[in-house]
Amino acid sequence: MHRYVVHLVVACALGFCQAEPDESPTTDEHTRCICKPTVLAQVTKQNEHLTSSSEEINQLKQSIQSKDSYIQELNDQISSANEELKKLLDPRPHDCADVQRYGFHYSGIYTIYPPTAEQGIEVFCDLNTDSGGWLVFQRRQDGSENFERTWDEYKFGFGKLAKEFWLGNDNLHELTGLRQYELRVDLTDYLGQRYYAKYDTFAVDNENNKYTLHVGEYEGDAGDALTHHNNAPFSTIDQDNDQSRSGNCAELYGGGGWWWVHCYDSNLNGLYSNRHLYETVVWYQLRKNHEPMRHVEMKIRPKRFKN
Ligand SMILES: [Ca+2]
Repeated sequence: MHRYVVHLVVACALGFCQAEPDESPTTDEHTRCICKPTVLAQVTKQNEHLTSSSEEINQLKQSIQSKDSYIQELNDQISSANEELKKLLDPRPHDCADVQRYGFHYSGIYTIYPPTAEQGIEVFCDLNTDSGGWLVFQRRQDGSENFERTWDEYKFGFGKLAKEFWLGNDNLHELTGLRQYELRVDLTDYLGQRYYAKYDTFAVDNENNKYTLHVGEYEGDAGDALTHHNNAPFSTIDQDNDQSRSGNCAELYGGGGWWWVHCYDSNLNGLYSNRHLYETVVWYQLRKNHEPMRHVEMKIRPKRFKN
C-alpha cells in the first residue's frame, strides 16, 4: 500500500495523474491521485509534439549550416572582388599607356607595375610616336649589344633600356596576357628613311608554350614581314623549335632569338651590320635584297588606346 502511494505521488509530481481532494474521512491520506485517460492522451500528444519539434530543430540546424556555407561562399566572392577592385584602383601605371594617361609626355624610362610584378619593372615608353602610349620591348640602333643569346637570356631580357635591349619573353607574355595589345615596328634604313608596320593584336604565350607568337591584321608602309611568323614558337641558338630540318635558324642567321619558321621573313634580332647579308637585321618585305635596317624598335600598347 505504501509503495502504491509513493508511485502515485511520483506520478502526480510528473503530471501523469491528477490530484484530487480525498472525500473519505476513514483513510489516512488527505489527497489521492487519480490517473485519467485524458491526461495520458495529453502526455502522448506532448511527446509527439516534442518529437516533431526536435525534427524541426534538426532541419533548422541543417538550414543554418547550409546558409553558413553560402555566407562563406559570398564572403570569398567579396574578398576576390575586393582584390580585383584594388588592382583596378591601383594608381600605379600598369604599362606605358597608363604612364601617358597620368600626364607624362616625355619618352623615356619609367617604372610600371603590372599585377604580376608587384616590385615594378623598368621599361622604355615611347610617348610621342603615333599618339604615344607605346611600351618598347626591343631596340637596335648601333650594335652596342650582343643579340646572340641563349633561351634564358631571351626569357629574362638583356641590354640597356636607353640603348639596345630585349625586354624579356616572360615580361612580354605577362604584359600581353593582361590586356589586348597591338604591335608597332618602326624601321629606319641607312639613308634615314622611316617605315612602320602595325599589327592590330599581339600576344606571346608562356614558356611552356615556347613563347609562341600571335599577331593580328597588318597595316603600314614597311610591308608585312611578321604574319609569316604568326603562331610560331620562339627559338634561340640553344633551343631549336623551328621547322627547318636542316638546322637551327637562329644559329644559321645571325644568332638572334626569334619566332623562326623555315626560316624567316624578318630577323630583327639578327647580326647588327650595314652589309647586305642574310644574317643581319632584315625586314624582308621592305627590302628583298636583304638590306639591313639601321634603327629598329618593337613596341606595344593597349588596343584602342586613346590619348
Ligand atoms: Ca630546326
